[in-house]
Amino acid sequence: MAPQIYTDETPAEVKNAKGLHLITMSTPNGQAVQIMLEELKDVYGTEWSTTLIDIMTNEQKKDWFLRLDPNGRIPVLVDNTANPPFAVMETSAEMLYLLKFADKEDKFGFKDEMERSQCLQWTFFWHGSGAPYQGQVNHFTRAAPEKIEYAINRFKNETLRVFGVLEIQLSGKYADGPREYLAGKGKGKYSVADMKAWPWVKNWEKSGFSKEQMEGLPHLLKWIDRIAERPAVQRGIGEAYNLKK
Ligand SMILES: N[C@@H](CCC(=O)N[C@@H](CS)C(=O)NCC(=O)O)C(=O)O
Repeated sequence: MAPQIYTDETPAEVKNAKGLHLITMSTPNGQAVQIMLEELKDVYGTEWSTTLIDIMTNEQKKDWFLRLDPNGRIPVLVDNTANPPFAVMETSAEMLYLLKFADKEDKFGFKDEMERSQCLQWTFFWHGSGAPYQGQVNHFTRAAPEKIEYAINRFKNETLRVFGVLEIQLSGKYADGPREYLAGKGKGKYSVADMKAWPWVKNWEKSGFSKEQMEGLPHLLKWIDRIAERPAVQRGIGEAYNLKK
């Protein structure tokens, strides 16, 4: 028998949710999946419900949450249409789950295997080589009790370097000219790969990077603005996801 993913402590809105349910907070990781769901809504009318938690209260370390995601971090996607209900942890895995089950036409993915591979490459790149470093920048510049110059410089330099990797891809410097999105033939197509990186990169100023440091990344800056115009993106980072105090 499959293990139960819910206990008596699981909030009723999570276990009684009718279909897809997202447990999130509007951080860059949370926003990636929030945006994907909002995009799916615009194309397919996809429905889901949301539980907002405050990670500062450590709700994500409680047993009911760890049963869904032993890593104890948001966001988590649960699918109550599955039998038994199924939980998905890790932003990129959640987006790929949605791509498989909620994006039948591959609007945000690719049918062509080479393009699909490219989409995975850039999604994994940001998941493994971008988010963890920019996360450390935010920690050491904003949350750490003492300012440790070595740590700040190390993580800022690495984050700037990975911003530069995105710039290389978007500039088409080693390929066939500028592109609009990270994956796909020609100028590329807006996909999960962009949704994964964008919520982080758009925060470059909050992460303490200067205009001068970003000047060398013109294609990246244009990519940030291009994606920011999408209505689903605006909703995905918008007020509906703010915790009501
Ligand atoms: N690799 C994870 C990272 C998730 C993550 O770091 N979430 C942060 C918020 S952005 C969190 O829940 N922090 C609270 C904690 O560490 O307890 C993913 O991509 O889902």
